[in-house]
Amino acid sequence: MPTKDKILVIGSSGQIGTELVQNLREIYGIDGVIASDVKVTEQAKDGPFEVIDVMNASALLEIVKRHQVTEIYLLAALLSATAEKMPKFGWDLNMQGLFNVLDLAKEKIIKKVYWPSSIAVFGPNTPKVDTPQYTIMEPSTVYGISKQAGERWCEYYFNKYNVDVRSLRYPGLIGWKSAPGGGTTDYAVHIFHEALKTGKYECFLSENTTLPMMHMEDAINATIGIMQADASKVKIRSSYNLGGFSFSPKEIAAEIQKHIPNFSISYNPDSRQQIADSWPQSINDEYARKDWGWNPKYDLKSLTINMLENLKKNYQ
Ligand code: AKB
Repeated sequence: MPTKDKILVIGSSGQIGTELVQNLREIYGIDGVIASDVKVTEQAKDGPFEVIDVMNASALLEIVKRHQVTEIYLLAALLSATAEKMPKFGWDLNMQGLFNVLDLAKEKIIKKVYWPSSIAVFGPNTPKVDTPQYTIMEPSTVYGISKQAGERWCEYYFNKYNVDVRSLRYPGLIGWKSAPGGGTTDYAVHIFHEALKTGKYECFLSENTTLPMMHMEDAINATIGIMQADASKVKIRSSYNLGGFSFSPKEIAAEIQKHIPNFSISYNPDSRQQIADSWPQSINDEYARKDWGWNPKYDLKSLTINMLENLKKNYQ
C-alpha cells in the first residue's frame, strides 16, 4: 500500500463534491485528489478525473488500483426528492454504492472511507427540536431509509472488519459555488439566486417549515475535520449529528429583505412539504463537538451576507 494519501471522490461534480474537491486539492495537491462522476463534467479540466459508475464494483476496483487510492469520499447518491420518484433505483444506488466502497476497505485495498448521512435518517416520530444523537428514528422516505440502513452497515463494517469509516448527518447545505440537485432543502439555495435575478421567489415549502441548515464552508470543514481526526476520537461509527442553525422560508426571506428590501416570496408547497414535515427542526450535535472538535462558523445573518456578496457577481 502506498504511504502517501491518494484520495478518490465519487460523485464529485455534485453540490458537495464540487467544493470538497477544491478544498482537498489545497491540502493534498491537484494530483493527490481524483475527481469522478458518472459522466465527464467541467471538473475534468481542473485535474485528474475518472468516469465511474459506483455500482460497477470491478471497474471501481480497477481505477482504485491504477491510482493507488488510499481514501474514498463516496458522495454519489439520489437525494430525498429524487429518490421518492425512483424508489428502487434510489435504494439500489445508495446501498450498492456503499457496499462496493466498504468492501474495498474490508479487503484492505483502501484505508479510509467517508460516507455522508443526513437528517433524513429521522422521521415523524423523532423529537423535532434539538434532536439527539440517539433517539427514535423511523425515517419515512426512501432516501432516509437508505441512509439509516447505510449507517447501520458502516458501524457493522467498523465493528466486524475494522473498516475505518466516518460519517456525518448533514442538514440542508447552502453554498454559492455549486447548485443543489434533488433535495428538499434545495429551496434555501434557489431563494438567493432568484432574489438577485428576479427579486421574487415561489417556495415549494410552506412559510413556517423550519429545517436545520448549514453553510457549505462549514460542512466541508466538518467533512475534512472528521476525516483528519485521530481514529481514537471518532467514537461514533454510524454517523454524527451535525448542527448549524435553523430557519423557515419566512425567516430567510426576512433576512434577505434586509439587503434587498423589494424581495418578495410566495408559497406553493408541493410533495416535498411532506418530506420536510417528517424531518427535525433543529439538531443536537454535542457528540461531534465533544469527540473531534466540531464548531461551525456561520449563522443565518452571516450566511445571508456571504451568499449575497458572492452570488451578486454572477448577476451584475
Ligand atoms: C435533501 O434535502 O435531500 C438533502 C439532505 C437534507 O440530506 N439536502
